[in-house]
Amino acid sequence: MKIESIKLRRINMPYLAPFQTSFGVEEGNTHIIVCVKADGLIGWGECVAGPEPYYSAETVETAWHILRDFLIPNLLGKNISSVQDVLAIGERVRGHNMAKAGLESACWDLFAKARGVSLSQMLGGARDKVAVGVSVGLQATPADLVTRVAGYLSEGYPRIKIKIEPGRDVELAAAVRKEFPEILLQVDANSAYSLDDIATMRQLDQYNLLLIEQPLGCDDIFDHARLARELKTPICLDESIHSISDANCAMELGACRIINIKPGRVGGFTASKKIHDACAARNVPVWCGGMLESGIGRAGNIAIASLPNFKLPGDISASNRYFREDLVEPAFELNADGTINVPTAPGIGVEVQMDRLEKVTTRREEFRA
Ligand code: OSB
Ligand code: MG
Repeated sequence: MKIESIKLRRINMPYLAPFQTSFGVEEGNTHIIVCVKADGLIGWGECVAGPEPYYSAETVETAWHILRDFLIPNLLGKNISSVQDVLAIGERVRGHNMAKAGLESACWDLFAKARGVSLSQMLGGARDKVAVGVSVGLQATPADLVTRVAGYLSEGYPRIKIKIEPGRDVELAAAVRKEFPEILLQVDANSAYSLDDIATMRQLDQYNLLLIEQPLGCDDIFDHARLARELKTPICLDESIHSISDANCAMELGACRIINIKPGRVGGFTASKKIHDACAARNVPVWCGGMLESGIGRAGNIAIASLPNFKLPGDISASNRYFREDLVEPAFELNADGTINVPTAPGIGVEVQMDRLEKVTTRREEFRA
């Protein structure tokens, strides 16, 4: 099929509450929505680069630049028969995984729609609902955190992740554990510590956590391997894993026993699937991370999380955990058993609501063949 046009939209969708991590505060989703047209079909994708280079080196501006000046011009007007063709065209561009993933995911949606199959089916999904959890940002006080966690548990989320940073770590884990001795609980440090903080890590090791996510450097594998040997709690890597090579290296060195896969961070669904398969071959479970996406990006996360080696609950929450109104219908809802249904309609399986998308669009550019 010939790619006729590609439209980029920067959006600004305020979150119900600001999301605070060790690297900063996010007030809303300012991602780029990618819309690809061919053969009377429309494919949708979400580029998850944020406004600031704090979680990753990429930002909305760098992604827009790479899409506009390199990825899109090379793709427009080309006759494409598979997502592999799209990847091959983008291969010369080094790095910029989020920009690549935004475009690739729109093409996956397009090809799945052309074939009349769901994205989950096309990716090799093995389940019709996925286990999910909620990622809770830093709160003003430990008591506020406990209140928030209680709220999410009462909504039915079976797994809680709390953000930590130096000075706000053991106290938070202890407060939540004391109130909820049995829940599935994990922590995410977003690279805020170094090996000098081993004493803190040993204390966290006492709270029966499912995992400690990305405690050390955002590109580090070596120190994580050292730390892993000192702890009984599994280390899970997020920021450090950008490719299949990173994943193999981390597993070979024993730097992690679990990997968080975010399609944006690793360059798309094809790369996610490869990492998923490599982890499965080594008996390393994976789970799907989130970037506080709109329903467009979340639909893709749910599809990839339906693959068999996604064995831990994902950071994939219902639409109403993030927004007053999501961009898609039907909105994502939490089932009573702590899962979210995998859409079965073709492609991402949810309908983008154009009126809502228009309302949140703050910048747009269209490219034609
Ligand atoms: O480290 O997992 C992270 C959001 C933005 C940047 C980094 C992270 C996160 C989350 C959000 O934890 C999870 C979600 O989308 O619900
Ligand atoms: Mg993380």
